[in-house]
Amino acid sequence: MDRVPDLEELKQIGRKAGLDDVGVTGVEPILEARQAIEERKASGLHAGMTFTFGNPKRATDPSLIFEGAKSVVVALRRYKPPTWDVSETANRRDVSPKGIVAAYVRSDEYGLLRQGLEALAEYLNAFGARSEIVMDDNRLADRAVAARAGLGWLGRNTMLLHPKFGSWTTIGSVVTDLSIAAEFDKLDDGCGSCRRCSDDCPTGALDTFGVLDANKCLAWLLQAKGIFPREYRSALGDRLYGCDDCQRLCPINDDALNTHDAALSREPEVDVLVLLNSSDDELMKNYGHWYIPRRQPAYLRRNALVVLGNTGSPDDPEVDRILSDCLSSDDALVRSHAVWAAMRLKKNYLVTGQLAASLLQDDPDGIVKAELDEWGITMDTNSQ
Ligand code: B12
Repeated sequence: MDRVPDLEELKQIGRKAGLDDVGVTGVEPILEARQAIEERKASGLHAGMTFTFGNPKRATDPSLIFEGAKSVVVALRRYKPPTWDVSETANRRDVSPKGIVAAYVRSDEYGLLRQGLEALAEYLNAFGARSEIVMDDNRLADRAVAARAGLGWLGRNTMLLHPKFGSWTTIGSVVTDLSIAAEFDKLDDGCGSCRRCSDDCPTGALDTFGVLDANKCLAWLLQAKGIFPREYRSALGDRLYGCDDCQRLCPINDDALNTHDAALSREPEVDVLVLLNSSDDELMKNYGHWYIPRRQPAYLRRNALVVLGNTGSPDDPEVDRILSDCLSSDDALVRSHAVWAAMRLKKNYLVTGQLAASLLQDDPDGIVKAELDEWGITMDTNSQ
């Protein structure tokens, strides 16, 4: 009989290529996932995001990846969780302010995941298969397909929780036109009555089991367009990119097997004064691999200014210098967040002093004016 692809062999190949677990499922639509995406959309909990929300039907029907697709080989790759308590640095104003970067971007995790998936695709292609790699992409809901492939359960925090590895994983798939037999025991919910992620989420974004309100999720707000919502600026603390709280606090992750030491190629934290001192080109060179709204460096400055307001030292002259620079930025988004940071650091004189007159110039959406109004600052427009 002809040799056929085998799940055990796929797992072994995956392991050699840096993947931690591999499962297989069919290409039938995942209707529960479609319903979940549509419900979030209908109730506005998706906060205008596109991703899988753009086309829920496509994102939950792997057979649409290409005509003739028959199986989805789904893989997980672990990454290193953060090693310190976020609050350790968040409340210190005596050190140069640091912005914390979520663990999954501290190394090139998606590059490493892709390498593993390429090894699986190569194995499948040796059988004459057509295969296509899909990961972190609008075409497929990764967690839903992984759950159906038996790689974990979908937790209260919406993360895919693997029984051995917890949630510090990235997920990707190889869709193929081969039929691959898969047998596994469906995993039951392992969260039980635990509510830690819901109770401790800094903004209350996870009140209902398995439902994330993206309007409140700091990870999303850091990536969303427009002003950073005022009501969540203090809660942002020192998070500069992503938020790991619902994973850090999860007891399943306490018991998870230690990760293999992925080489950390990027800094876990960013000096926000250095960031705010950088040119557009430097910012895109250093952080261009992040998801930045409209690819506009002003959004990096917006986020850094909120972190600066939360964690900067009011006595540091460098903080004053950088705030003054940002208050005279050409970009109203930067100026309005600089007003917030200065006022939060009780630097009223920076806002109402010499720079005041230029603050309101070129404020097409009125965001600088709105920020000043929030602080009860009125400008003497005659002095402009
Ligand atoms: C949009 C998106 C976000 C958004 C919204 C997240 C969300 N919870 O919806 C934002 C920007 C907030 C975000 C944040 C993060 N994300 Co994200 N994100 C995505 C993306 C692109 C789509 C997710 C999605 O479809 N959301 C829609 C909602 C409705 O989905 P959901 O809440 O997960 O619900 C699913 C299940 O409930 C399932 N379902 C419901 N009922 C049933 C029943 C059955 C039987 C089954 C099988 C399934 C099922 O269907 C739903 C749709 O998949 C995926 C990549 C991808 N293409 O899938 C990555 C992804 C989910 N993100 C990931 C990561 C790592 C993160 C962060 C940890 C990053 C960070 N540190 O900041 C945070 C975690 C926050 C959180 N708790 O989700 C990983 C998750 C890995 C894992 N182990 O779970 C993914 C899979 C990327 C990847 N390929 O590795 N993310």
